[in-house]
Amino acid sequence: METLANYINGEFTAPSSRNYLDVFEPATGQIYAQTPDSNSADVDTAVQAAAHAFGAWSTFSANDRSKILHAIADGIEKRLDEFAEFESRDTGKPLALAKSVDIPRAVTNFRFFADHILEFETESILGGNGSKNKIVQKPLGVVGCISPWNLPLYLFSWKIAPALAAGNCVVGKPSELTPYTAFKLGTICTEAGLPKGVLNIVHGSGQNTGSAITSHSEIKAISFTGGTKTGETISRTAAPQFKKLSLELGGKNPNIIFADCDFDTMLATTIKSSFSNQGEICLCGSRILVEDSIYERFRDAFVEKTNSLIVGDPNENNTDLGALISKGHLEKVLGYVALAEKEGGTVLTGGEKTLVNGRCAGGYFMEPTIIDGLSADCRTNQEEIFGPVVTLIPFSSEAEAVTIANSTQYGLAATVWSGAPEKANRVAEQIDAGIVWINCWMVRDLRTPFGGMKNSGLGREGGDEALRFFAEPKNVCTAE
Ligand code: TXE
Repeated sequence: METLANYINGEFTAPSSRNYLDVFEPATGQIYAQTPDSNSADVDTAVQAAAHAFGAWSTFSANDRSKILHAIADGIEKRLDEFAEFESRDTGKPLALAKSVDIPRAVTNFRFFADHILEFETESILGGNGSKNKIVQKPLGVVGCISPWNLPLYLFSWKIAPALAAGNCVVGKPSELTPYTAFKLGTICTEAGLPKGVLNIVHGSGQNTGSAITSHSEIKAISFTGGTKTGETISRTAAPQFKKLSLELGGKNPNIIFADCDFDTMLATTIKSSFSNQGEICLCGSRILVEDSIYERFRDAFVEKTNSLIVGDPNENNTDLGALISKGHLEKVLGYVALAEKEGGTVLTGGEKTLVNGRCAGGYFMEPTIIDGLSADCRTNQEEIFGPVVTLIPFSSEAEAVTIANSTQYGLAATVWSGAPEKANRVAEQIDAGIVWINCWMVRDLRTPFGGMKNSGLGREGGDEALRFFAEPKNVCTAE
């Protein structure tokens, strides 16, 4: 069995406590590796390495930092197939998805910020009024990046690439459930010529390692993606130290489908926005609001298409849905189906654990599930499930659709389907969400701000927003 190690100051090291956590392959239910459960002493060693490295790294030109980030992207790209296999094994997601989405996007994240830092204005001058103001964007120092299990390298790189590009040194922690690609990233960084200590990857649980990062007094900012409850805990720890916080939290995203949409395109995309990555994407649409004049037509076609999806071994090319991340998570999601039934819902399809024969017999698989007949304010329609479960809710007017869409504590993403651009834009404007897609889903221009409103988060990632988050503007005002 493989034993993973922390990557601190450019070296692979064991946790000082010698405590390890089991790493499971969700598709088989088998333990295949051990990952460090690092403590505050390990985090402190990483912070000291990062603080030491910051002196030199912050003086690198943007161009030199950019070259190293491109070299990291090259390193991952060269091993794309291997990385995709690691990611699929760790998460249970279809290998084809890891190959076409997760790992290519991690490569793009490094490339994007390698290029974007060259266009980012780090120095500007404002004259007039008898003074000259020189405004400089300075890197913060040591920053913490904490990421979840659903899109492991994709979301880890989405944080560390802008942090490094802006001249910071990083102490990063991937989810303890999916540590493998972050572990492998260490070697790529060394090969790419990233100086020692600039990126430190410390593995472990949220309780031990995560909280040691968020409470460390020398860490200036925390960029976090994960559950809303965890975001709350992190805020409580970090706020009294006046750390900058970027929080990307949960969602309960509405898909609003009007009768005048392009039905076939909408249906094909709604299948993806419901069940891609087993529904374990914070941007998946989990409440499908359908105009009542097409409700039955949509329901029947959607159920039929869902029934043709294949739940199976992530390594098989024709698999649409792989395994859920863990036994506990599978039980949680199945628990929501039971709750929905108690709340008066009808399971139109799915709702059960799926048994996959052969090597995956012990895996955490579940049928894609559609439920209707629930009120918009019941728990099933209010709480994030984060699995292959969607609900259908009919609506009869634009105003009602907007009211239902905005009726949860979340505000991450939404989708509007309509052939009438004015109406679609009018509705999009009224929805409380960080991103609204009209007639599409998951289309991303990385220059645009990304994040959630309400309890879906704080701050924005992407483009200039991310680079500004990892910088402190300083103004030097000279009398003229
Ligand atoms: O998230 P956690 P989990 C949601 C989803 C899911 C729920 C729980 O609803 O069911 O979150 O998933 C680290 N201090 N999303 O348990 O616990 C943890 O080790 C510092 C939505 O994975 O929030 C991991 O690295 N760090 C989300 C990271 O935080 C702590 C994607 C996320 O774990 C910590 C994933 C602490 N006290 C889950 N506790 C999205 N919106 O993309 C945990 N961590």
